[in-house]
Amino acid sequence: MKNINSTSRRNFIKNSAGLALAASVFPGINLYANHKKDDGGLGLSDLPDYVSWKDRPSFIIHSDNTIETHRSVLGQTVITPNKYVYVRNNLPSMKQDEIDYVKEGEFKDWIVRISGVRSPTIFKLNDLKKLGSKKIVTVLQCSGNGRGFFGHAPRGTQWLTGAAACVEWEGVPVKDVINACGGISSKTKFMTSRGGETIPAMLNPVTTAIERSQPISVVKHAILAWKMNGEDLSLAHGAPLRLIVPGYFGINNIKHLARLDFSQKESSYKIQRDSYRISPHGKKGPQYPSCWEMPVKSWITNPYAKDGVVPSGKVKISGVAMGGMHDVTKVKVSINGGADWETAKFVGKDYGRFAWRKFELETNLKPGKYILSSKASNSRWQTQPMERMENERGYANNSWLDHSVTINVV
Ligand SMILES: Nc1nc2c(c(=O)[nH]1)N[C@H]1C(S)=C(S)[C@@H](COP(=O)(O)O)O[C@H]1N2
Ligand SMILES: [Mo]
Repeated sequence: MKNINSTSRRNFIKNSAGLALAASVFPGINLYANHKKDDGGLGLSDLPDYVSWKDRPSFIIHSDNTIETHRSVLGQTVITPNKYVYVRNNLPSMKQDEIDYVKEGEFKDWIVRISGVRSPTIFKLNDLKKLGSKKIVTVLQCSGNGRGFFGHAPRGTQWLTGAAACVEWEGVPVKDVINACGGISSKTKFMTSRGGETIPAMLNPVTTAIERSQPISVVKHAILAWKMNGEDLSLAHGAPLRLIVPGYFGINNIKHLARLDFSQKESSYKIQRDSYRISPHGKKGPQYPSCWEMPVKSWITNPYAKDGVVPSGKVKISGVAMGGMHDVTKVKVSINGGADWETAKFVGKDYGRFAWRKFELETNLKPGKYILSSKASNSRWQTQPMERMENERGYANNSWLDHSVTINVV
């Protein structure tokens, strides 16, 4: 693959015959094959009650617990307003009365148990709030975002691009919570958090509860958040308190936080041991990498028409780009399936390394068929790969080819 020099740049702007070129650059790959797309359809039904306040037309409803944002909705603004943020619950969403039940207990408040520290403590939410607060903007993205592009139809929700959002959180740094509890042992290797969902008595918590561990290094940036984009956390997004682990996949951002533990071993709960493991086809188990750090990724959000038809002339190609654990530094855009690339410009505010950035490239398009692709790099010279990393459950897809958009310019 070459970068665009002055001669090929002219072709880039002028023609879509580059598609033939693209096909010769990537022999054996059908450039159109994987572009399953958000058909603009609305999915099954109405929004379930707990998220009835969201903007219905902006979502594809896969189920009551898996609600995806349409591709063209993200990237309208850098920060995703709450009413457009996707929802993913592994267990049915907590109900307000379950939260009230905790609040009506001994402590008269939502409580979080902190263990594995010198002085194990049960914090009331109100007391946590007094320890200090900070704001941080992060990309919240499900590990399975992009699963719908895998060829082997992995088990799970067929998310395309919309199990992701960029959100400003406000809460107390985990570091400050640890300090308030007298610190942790130097041997601590993991932080483990548990969601507050009530597990019915006939079910085994080990196989059902949401409990996740991350390497202890995450305490550098992690916060316990009570606000999302300036509003108190809603039920759907983890009221009244949620763990935020910047740079880590969605599943590590535990909603309705009830426990936080520091230990030498990671959790033995199923959702940590076996689930969310990036394993080869037909394999699973704790020996495979967990869905932790997110890789560099970008995708085009506009133009993105339901029927793929775009009027000719000046076209602004735009999208979102994230660097994973490091700042996103560059995005290149191709209009001919990856044969030629041109650097896009970042627009809008930079909210720091864990946020995504909006990018734009203006070009003139004559009638024809175009494959639009974007490819991001971060400050560690990690670049979005052309092909996804195949794995059984369809996690961590950051392939630029899979995320390409086919348009018909008329
Ligand atoms: N307690 C709890 N936390 C949870 C989950 C859950 O089901 N329960 N789902 C996880 C998953 S898989 C994702 S992708 C994100 C989704 O967050 P959102 O619903 O706020 O978008 O929350 C994570 N945290
Ligand atoms: Mo997820």
